[in-house]
Amino acid sequence: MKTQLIQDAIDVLEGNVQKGGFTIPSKGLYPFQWKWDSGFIALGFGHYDMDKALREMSTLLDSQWGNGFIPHIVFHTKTDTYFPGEDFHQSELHPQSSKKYRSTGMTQPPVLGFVLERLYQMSKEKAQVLEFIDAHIDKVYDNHAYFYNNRDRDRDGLIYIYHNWESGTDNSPIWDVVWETMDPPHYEFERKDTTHVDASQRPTKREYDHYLHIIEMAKAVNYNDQAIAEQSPFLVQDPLFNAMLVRSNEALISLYELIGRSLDKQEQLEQWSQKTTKAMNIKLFDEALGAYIHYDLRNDKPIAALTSSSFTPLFAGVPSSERALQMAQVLTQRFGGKDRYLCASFDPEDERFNPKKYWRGPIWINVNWLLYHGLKRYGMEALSAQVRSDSLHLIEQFGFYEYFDPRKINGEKTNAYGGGNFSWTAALTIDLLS
Ligand code: 9YW
Repeated sequence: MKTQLIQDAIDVLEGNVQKGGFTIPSKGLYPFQWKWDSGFIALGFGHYDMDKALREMSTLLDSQWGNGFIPHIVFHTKTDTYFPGEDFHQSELHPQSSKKYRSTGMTQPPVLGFVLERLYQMSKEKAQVLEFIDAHIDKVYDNHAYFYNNRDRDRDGLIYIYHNWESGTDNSPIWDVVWETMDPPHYEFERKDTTHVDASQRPTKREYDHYLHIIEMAKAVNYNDQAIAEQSPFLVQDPLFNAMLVRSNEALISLYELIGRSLDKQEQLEQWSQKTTKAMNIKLFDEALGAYIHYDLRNDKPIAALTSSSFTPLFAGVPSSERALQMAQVLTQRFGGKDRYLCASFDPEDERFNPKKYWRGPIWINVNWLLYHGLKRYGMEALSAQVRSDSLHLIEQFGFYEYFDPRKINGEKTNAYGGGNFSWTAALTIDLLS
């Protein structure tokens, strides 16, 4: 039997479906198709309309470039309600970019492998999903090959991102140290996001100057990966991004086994995973902080601060069980406690923590979903159940928002921010309740 919350979530998702077979993250604020959003959105559809889930995946995969790259935004529709749009990004500068769709020249965390696996697991018509997987899995594999061939600068298995928008955690305080090394021009442009959402909940104008400056640099070299690796002032190894890759590698191996082919690809995926896992454990684990951190590859130094991304390697089985216990303790003591819901996007004990501002503190449901499954993977039932119930509680209280205040103020008077009727919040509610 469907609960009211599931029905409400379905209504939100259906309201965000567009002609062209893709789903926008939120009306007004985000009018195109975003890469990792589409993955999470497909998981919601999969529970009640598998055709729509598969269509969401195929529309996104259809935007793939000749070199295996999958962009972070696909500009299916013409609209000037979002900045920076297609004319700013100019994906056609790259010789292998899609001839069918204009897009950005950046990517987002590689979630598609494990999304395909989960769609198969939840499906009632296994043959239909398997057929889809057989027809599309090589595109996801090619996307992973793109990362290992073009984004592993030191050949140690750690993939870099060259822009904060590639991390999915846009204005995290993590990037502040990178901004300090840059001094971009003060660009003239018209922000659109702040016409949809209160400016206090969004990145600053100066942060946008930094974001645009990196894109200008990438455009000047026609989005050539090697030149970007040499020139970008932003070059970071991100624990969430690499964890998603490891988990998706693992999923692709089991899916290739299931369809019974491509042993060579299975072996390659296994080698990639082992390499990335090892490197994450050597280079990205911070013993003193007790979790994974980001590494500033451009300036060759670790960025010693905790974010919700710090715990996502649990989702990929990256930490040893001892480390996982240590991480669970940090999560409970530093991010949790009786005064907070799990899990703030930035360390609540750091002075830069801001409970209302985007990725500088608020809770995001997609990361909570990763943590819920990650903790479960290590048998930490109570803590994973808490992440799940905190998420559902916030959604029930405030609706399907983009992000939520982690503070428990006077009992219930906490708040929800950003875009409303947000697709992945709705989609993952359906998944958490199913
Ligand atoms: C932007 C769509 C995207 C997410 C990102 C999130 C936000 C958009 O919204 O970025 O304009 O900066 O940070 O993770 O994919 O929901």
